[in-house]
Amino acid sequence: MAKGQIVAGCLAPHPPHLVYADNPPQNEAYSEGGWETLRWGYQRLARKLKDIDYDAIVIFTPHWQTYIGTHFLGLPEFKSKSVDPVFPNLFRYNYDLQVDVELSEAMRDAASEEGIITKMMTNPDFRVDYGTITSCHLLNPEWDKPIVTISSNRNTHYYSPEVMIEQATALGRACAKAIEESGKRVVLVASHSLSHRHFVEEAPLPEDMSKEHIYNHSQYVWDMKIVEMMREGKSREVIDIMPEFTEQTIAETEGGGLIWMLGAMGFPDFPAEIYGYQSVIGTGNVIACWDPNDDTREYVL
Ligand code: 2X7
Ligand code: FE2
Repeated sequence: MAKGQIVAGCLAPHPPHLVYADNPPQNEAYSEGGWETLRWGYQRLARKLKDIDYDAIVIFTPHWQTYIGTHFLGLPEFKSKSVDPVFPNLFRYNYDLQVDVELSEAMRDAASEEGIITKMMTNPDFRVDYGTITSCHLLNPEWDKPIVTISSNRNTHYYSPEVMIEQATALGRACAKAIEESGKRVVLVASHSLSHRHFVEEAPLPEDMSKEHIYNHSQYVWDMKIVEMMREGKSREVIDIMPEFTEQTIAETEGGGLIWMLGAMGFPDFPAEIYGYQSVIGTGNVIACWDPNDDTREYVL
């Protein structure tokens, strides 16, 4: 059997506003559009993924928060309605998704061997979080690939950002080993924004783009610093400054998704493809892809 491999790693922010703005049949809310820079960037990345041969998407989300261990989806199908608790007006999404349980269990076993506390989620009534649904919908609107969701253990809050980085790196290493042994070709997804200070009052019309802007200039400068380092292939340096970045911008990197993904990919030193940056309710969001294949990696933006 050929060795499995990670064929792409995506940083895929999940503001539910982007699904709302797209008006897919699965979502109950209706919009007049909005946030095109991000949505068009996602469409371009989704087209790229269509040209890659892969078996499954593995996604790490900060909106499935677990305090005792890291949890993995553990049933072949989850079907329900995912509702954003803060924006139920925008996101009530009917999903019916398939899980690659074999890969999920293999990653869980490998994580256990690394000393990480783990658990399989086998409650059929479990509601999959809106981070998973939003990022997966925008990267693969056809939902024609099985997924695995990995929860975000609250290491940053329970211990410290440094402990979180160690744990997320170990988890990434374990997932990479399991993927290699599985023989499968896998797309990894870190589902989160960058800077995360946000407005506390919603505009009367949420998609009114005349009201959308970054929360403040220092958040923007921080985000641009991180994006620049991604472009330059400085993924290790991104991790090194992450505790400070996370603290100063209340960034969603606190969940560990990006560290997990870059760790699984061996901290790539090739440039990330950048597909778009835009603010959503003041938060900073970049869509980026690390393509390990020198022949298909592009300079996108
Ligand atoms: O979860 C989110 C997010 N990360 C960013 C923006 C808006 C809403 O929800
Ligand atoms: Fe979020």
